[in-house]
Amino acid sequence: MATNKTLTMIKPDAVKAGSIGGILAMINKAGFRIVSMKMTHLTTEKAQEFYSVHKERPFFGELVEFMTSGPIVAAILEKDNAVADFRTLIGATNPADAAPGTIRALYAKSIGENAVHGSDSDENAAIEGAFHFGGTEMF
Ligand code: 3AN
Repeated sequence: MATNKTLTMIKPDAVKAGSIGGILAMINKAGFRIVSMKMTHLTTEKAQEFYSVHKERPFFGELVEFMTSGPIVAAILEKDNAVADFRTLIGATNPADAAPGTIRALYAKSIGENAVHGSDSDENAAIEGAFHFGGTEMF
Protein backbone atom coordinates (compact mmCIF):
# COMPACT_ATOMS: atom_id res chain seq x y z
CA MET A 1 0.00 0.00 0.00
CA ALA A 2 1.27 3.48 -0.84
CA THR A 3 2.61 5.43 2.11
CA ASN A 4 1.26 8.92 2.59
CA LYS A 5 4.62 10.64 3.00
CA THR A 6 7.38 11.83 0.69
CA LEU A 7 10.57 13.85 1.09
CA THR A 8 11.31 16.97 -0.89
CA MET A 9 14.29 19.29 -1.09
CA ILE A 10 14.11 22.76 -2.57
CA LYS A 11 17.55 22.80 -4.18
CA PRO A 12 20.22 25.56 -4.06
CA ASP A 13 19.23 27.03 -7.46
CA ALA A 14 15.63 27.61 -6.37
CA VAL A 15 16.65 28.91 -2.92
CA LYS A 16 19.07 31.39 -4.56
CA ALA A 17 16.38 32.47 -7.03
CA GLY A 18 13.99 33.38 -4.19
CA SER A 19 11.55 30.62 -5.13
CA ILE A 20 11.02 28.98 -1.71
CA GLY A 21 7.69 30.74 -1.16
CA GLY A 22 6.37 30.08 -4.66
CA ILE A 23 7.27 26.40 -4.52
CA LEU A 24 5.80 25.91 -1.02
CA ALA A 25 2.59 27.61 -2.18
CA MET A 26 2.30 25.15 -5.07
CA ILE A 27 2.93 22.24 -2.68
CA ASN A 28 0.19 23.41 -0.31
CA LYS A 29 -2.23 24.19 -3.14
CA ALA A 30 -1.78 20.65 -4.47
CA GLY A 31 -3.02 19.28 -1.15
CA PHE A 32 0.23 18.30 0.57
CA ARG A 33 0.62 18.99 4.28
CA ILE A 34 4.11 20.00 5.41
CA VAL A 35 4.81 17.83 8.46
CA SER A 36 8.55 18.58 8.95
CA MET A 37 10.69 21.33 7.41
CA LYS A 38 14.16 22.87 7.75
CA MET A 39 16.65 25.04 5.89
CA THR A 40 20.07 23.41 5.90
CA HIS A 41 23.35 23.37 3.98
CA LEU A 42 24.54 19.89 2.99
CA THR A 43 28.21 19.02 3.51
CA THR A 44 30.00 17.13 0.72
CA GLU A 45 29.82 13.95 2.83
CA LYS A 46 26.07 14.30 3.42
CA ALA A 47 25.36 15.05 -0.26
CA GLN A 48 27.43 12.02 -1.33
CA GLU A 49 25.50 9.89 1.14
CA PHE A 50 22.10 11.18 0.02
CA TYR A 51 22.88 10.54 -3.65
CA SER A 52 24.98 7.38 -3.13
CA VAL A 53 22.69 5.46 -5.52
CA HIS A 54 24.09 7.71 -8.29
CA LYS A 55 27.77 7.39 -7.33
CA GLU A 56 28.77 5.57 -10.53
CA ARG A 57 26.91 8.04 -12.77
CA PRO A 58 29.01 10.52 -14.80
CA PHE A 59 27.19 13.49 -13.28
CA PHE A 60 27.77 12.48 -9.63
CA GLY A 61 30.59 14.99 -8.94
CA GLU A 62 28.61 17.81 -10.54
CA LEU A 63 25.49 16.81 -8.59
CA VAL A 64 27.31 16.82 -5.24
CA GLU A 65 28.98 20.15 -6.05
CA PHE A 66 25.64 21.70 -6.96
CA MET A 67 23.79 20.33 -3.92
CA THR A 68 26.48 21.78 -1.61
CA SER A 69 26.64 25.15 -3.41
CA GLY A 70 24.13 26.81 -1.08
CA PRO A 71 21.34 26.18 1.39
CA ILE A 72 18.43 23.89 0.68
CA VAL A 73 15.00 23.46 2.26
CA ALA A 74 14.13 19.87 3.19
CA ALA A 75 10.56 18.88 4.05
CA ILE A 76 8.45 15.82 4.69
CA LEU A 77 5.10 16.08 2.92
CA GLU A 78 1.95 14.14 3.71
CA LYS A 79 -0.93 13.31 1.37
CA ASP A 80 -2.67 10.22 0.05
CA ASN A 81 -0.41 8.66 -2.61
CA ALA A 82 2.27 11.23 -1.72
CA VAL A 83 5.23 9.79 -3.68
CA ALA A 84 3.47 9.44 -7.03
CA ASP A 85 1.40 12.61 -6.70
CA PHE A 86 4.47 14.66 -5.80
CA ARG A 87 6.42 13.27 -8.78
CA THR A 88 3.51 14.42 -10.95
CA LEU A 89 3.54 17.87 -9.34
CA ILE A 90 7.30 18.36 -9.86
CA GLY A 91 7.43 17.09 -13.45
CA ALA A 92 10.20 15.35 -15.41
CA THR A 93 13.85 15.42 -14.26
CA ASN A 94 14.75 17.52 -17.32
CA PRO A 95 12.69 20.75 -17.14
CA ALA A 96 12.64 20.81 -20.96
CA ASP A 97 10.44 17.68 -20.75
CA ALA A 98 8.43 18.75 -17.68
CA ALA A 99 4.70 19.18 -18.24
CA PRO A 100 3.40 22.77 -18.25
CA GLY A 101 2.39 23.97 -14.80
CA THR A 102 4.72 21.60 -12.96
CA ILE A 103 7.23 22.94 -10.42
CA ARG A 104 10.21 22.08 -12.64
CA ALA A 105 8.58 23.63 -15.72
CA LEU A 106 8.12 26.85 -13.76
CA TYR A 107 11.25 26.97 -11.62
CA ALA A 108 14.02 24.66 -12.91
CA LYS A 109 16.89 25.78 -15.11
CA SER A 110 18.37 22.52 -16.36
CA ILE A 111 18.50 18.75 -15.80
CA GLY A 112 21.29 19.28 -13.26
CA GLU A 113 19.81 22.34 -11.52
CA ASN A 114 16.21 21.24 -11.40
CA ALA A 115 14.82 23.16 -8.42
CA VAL A 116 13.33 20.31 -6.38
CA HIS A 117 13.82 16.73 -5.31
CA GLY A 118 11.03 14.23 -4.76
CA SER A 119 11.44 10.68 -3.43
CA ASP A 120 11.00 8.04 -6.13
CA SER A 121 9.53 5.23 -3.98
CA ASP A 122 7.87 4.67 -0.62
CA GLU A 123 11.01 2.91 0.60
CA ASN A 124 13.24 5.84 -0.37
CA ALA A 125 10.76 8.33 1.10
CA ALA A 126 11.21 6.65 4.50
CA ILE A 127 15.02 6.51 4.16
CA GLU A 128 15.26 10.13 2.96
CA GLY A 129 12.88 11.38 5.66
CA ALA A 130 15.06 9.77 8.33
CA PHE A 131 18.19 11.20 6.62
CA HIS A 132 17.01 14.78 7.19
CA PHE A 133 14.80 14.55 10.28
CA GLY A 134 14.80 12.77 13.60
CA GLY A 135 13.34 12.81 17.08
CA THR A 136 11.01 15.74 17.71
CA GLU A 137 11.51 17.03 14.14
CA MET A 138 9.18 14.30 12.84
CA PHE A 139 5.44 14.53 13.28
P1 3AN B 1 14.85 12.79 -10.15
O1 3AN B 1 15.40 13.92 -9.31
O2 3AN B 1 13.81 13.26 -11.14
O3 3AN B 1 14.42 11.61 -9.33
P2 3AN B 1 17.21 11.21 -10.78
O4 3AN B 1 16.98 10.48 -9.50
O5 3AN B 1 17.41 10.46 -12.04
O6 3AN B 1 16.05 12.27 -11.05
O7 3AN B 1 18.48 12.13 -10.61
C1 3AN B 1 18.81 12.71 -9.37
C2 3AN B 1 19.39 14.08 -9.60
O8 3AN B 1 20.58 13.96 -10.35
C3 3AN B 1 18.49 14.99 -10.44
N1 3AN B 1 17.48 15.67 -9.66
C4 3AN B 1 19.47 15.93 -11.06
O9 3AN B 1 19.78 17.01 -10.19
C5 3AN B 1 20.70 15.07 -11.25
N2 3AN B 1 20.79 14.55 -12.60
C6 3AN B 1 20.08 13.54 -13.14
N3 3AN B 1 20.43 13.34 -14.42
C7 3AN B 1 21.40 14.23 -14.67
C8 3AN B 1 22.20 14.54 -15.82
N4 3AN B 1 22.05 13.85 -16.95
N5 3AN B 1 23.11 15.54 -15.73
C9 3AN B 1 23.27 16.22 -14.57
N6 3AN B 1 22.56 15.98 -13.45
C10 3AN B 1 21.64 15.02 -13.51
